[in-house]
Amino acid sequence: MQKHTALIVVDLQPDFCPGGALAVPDGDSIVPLVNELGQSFETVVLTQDWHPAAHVSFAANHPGKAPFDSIDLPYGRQVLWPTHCVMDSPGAALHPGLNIPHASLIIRKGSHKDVDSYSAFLEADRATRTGLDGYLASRGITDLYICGLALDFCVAWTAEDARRFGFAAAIIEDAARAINLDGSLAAAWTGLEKAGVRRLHSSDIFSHA
Ligand code: VGL
Ligand code: ZN
Repeated sequence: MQKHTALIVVDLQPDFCPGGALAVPDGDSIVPLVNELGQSFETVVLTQDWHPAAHVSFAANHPGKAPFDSIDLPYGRQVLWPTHCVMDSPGAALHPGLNIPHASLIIRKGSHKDVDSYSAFLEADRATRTGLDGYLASRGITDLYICGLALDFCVAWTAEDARRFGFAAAIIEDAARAINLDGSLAAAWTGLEKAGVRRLHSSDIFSHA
């Protein structure tokens, strides 16, 4: 791909793969394709969901609540998740099969105890930045290709925020997998389309590489 493009690989971590704490169906099946895509991009950014054990998004930290319940927090509605991606735990590592040695930045998100962060750009308070926009802009990147887990949460939020920060954004659909909680996948695609995020297949990348 051209110099002004980057691949963003979202949350390809054991906890989001079968056997993990918040397994995305078939999540690990994208690893070989993601590795192949990585070879088509000079700039690759990886993200890791990275929470303290006391994180506000964990159902276990809200007595009487169960995973997949929702609650209202100062910044809005929050789904409560099973405890996942606790910082420095094996489930929070990068997937051991991920092989993109030239990836130049790893963004860890969700590390503030009281705020979740599906997006790799902006935390759920919609105000705290991770710094990713500045990194990409300072390297002259204008076009983002996004893949990983979960398509309907962290991939979608990252893609929508990419548009918000002025980047062209596309999701590589066959290199992503969804949780699909209560229609979240269909809702995500509606929002993505409205935001001007393109929906691509990996073959579209390889034919231009
Ligand atoms: C994610 C739910 C909670 C994701 C992260 O990576 O999509 N989903 N934390
Ligand atoms: Zn999380």
